[in-house]
Amino acid sequence: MKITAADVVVTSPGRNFVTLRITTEDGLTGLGDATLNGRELAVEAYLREHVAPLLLGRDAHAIEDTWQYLYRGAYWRRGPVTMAAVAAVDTALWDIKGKAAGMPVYQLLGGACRTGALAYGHASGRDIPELLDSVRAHLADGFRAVRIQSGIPGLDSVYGVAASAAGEGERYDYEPARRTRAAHPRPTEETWDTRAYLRHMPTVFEAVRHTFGPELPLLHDGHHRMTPIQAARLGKDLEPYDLFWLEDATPGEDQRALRLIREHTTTPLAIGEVFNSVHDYTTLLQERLIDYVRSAVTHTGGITAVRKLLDMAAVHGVKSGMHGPTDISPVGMAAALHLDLAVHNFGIQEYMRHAPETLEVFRTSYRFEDGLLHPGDAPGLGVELDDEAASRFPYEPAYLPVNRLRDGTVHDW
Ligand code: GCO
Ligand code: MG
Repeated sequence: MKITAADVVVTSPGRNFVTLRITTEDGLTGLGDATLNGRELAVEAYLREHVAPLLLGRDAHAIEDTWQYLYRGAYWRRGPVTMAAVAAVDTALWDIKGKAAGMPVYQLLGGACRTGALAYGHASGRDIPELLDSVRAHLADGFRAVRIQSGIPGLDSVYGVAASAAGEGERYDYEPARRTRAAHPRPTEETWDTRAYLRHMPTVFEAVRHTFGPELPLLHDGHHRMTPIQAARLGKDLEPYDLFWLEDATPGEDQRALRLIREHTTTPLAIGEVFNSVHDYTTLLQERLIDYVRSAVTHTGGITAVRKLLDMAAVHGVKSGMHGPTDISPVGMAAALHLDLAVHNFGIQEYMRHAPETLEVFRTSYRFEDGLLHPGDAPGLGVELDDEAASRFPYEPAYLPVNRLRDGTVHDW
């Protein structure tokens, strides 16, 4: 089954998305997500200029061979741009294979291990009362697990805290990458103070546990901002509140940092949303320095590569906890859900609802019921792209914020 076209669609229905559509000689189409938040056009150009021409005439069924051809064949391996491009091709080919077989992708991956994937939502508040309201709103929406992010006294804006509270509007999920039509767009800048954060977070978890009791799984994202010894302290301070995980406590590129944190705390650790290859995890898995793998299908080479990564994690007793904010498109989210259902070592799935405009462009068949996500049973991934709707939302440049310490030093955001 020959590939006859590979087109890249860039659209901005609420936020920017890059999607690859592969078409075969018998008219089947497959979609792959290639969205790299704030650097979208680099992946678009990589796909359009360097990958699409190589796909024409190839066998759409040869998924593993095409993966190796693009990965090894480029000579320059890994990196977020390359791996998002490879991921989009791989995901689109799984979509096509599912449609050709008349089966949802999770069936091709071995079939369902569970009835649905436990999802966590993003509760947040500028202060503790607003955060507690946000947790209540998530529970009312059906979530059975929540991530807790809070404003910090003395800091104007903090990662993961929604600009408006639950109840003030439809959307209470934070959106850090602000789009702009300015002629020379620049990222916004935030101010950060790790000591203020370390002092405040235990009081936040104390209030949440006190209000909602011991059962509710609570997660927290440190967003790469701590040194290993600061992260070790936070992990210890939060032990009484029994976290499901502490995520991205330190910047991801230093795997040894996790060793130091692990020596000091029993708080479970998750990392990997900025990783793009199994090789970013080798020390972490072999030494069991983490409990959850955060990679997204979109940024880590697609379904083929993430399946291998999760199988390697399983050997070391580590579970999945795939990245799923709104900058993972509905196509990327669907790909994650098929894996979530099919792998034995599933842990949890991050889930932020997409904006209504996004869902006008991407018609999904996945569902969220009683706190669990299910990819649906449509053949392939179960997502279709509406070109007419996509053309109504042209690309707008957007950047993630830059963080600075109080003295102006650039810090990890
Ligand atoms: C998460 C992530 C996101 C990232 C975003 C950057 O845990 O969901 O940290 O919120 O900040 O994906 O584009
Ligand atoms: Mg994160």
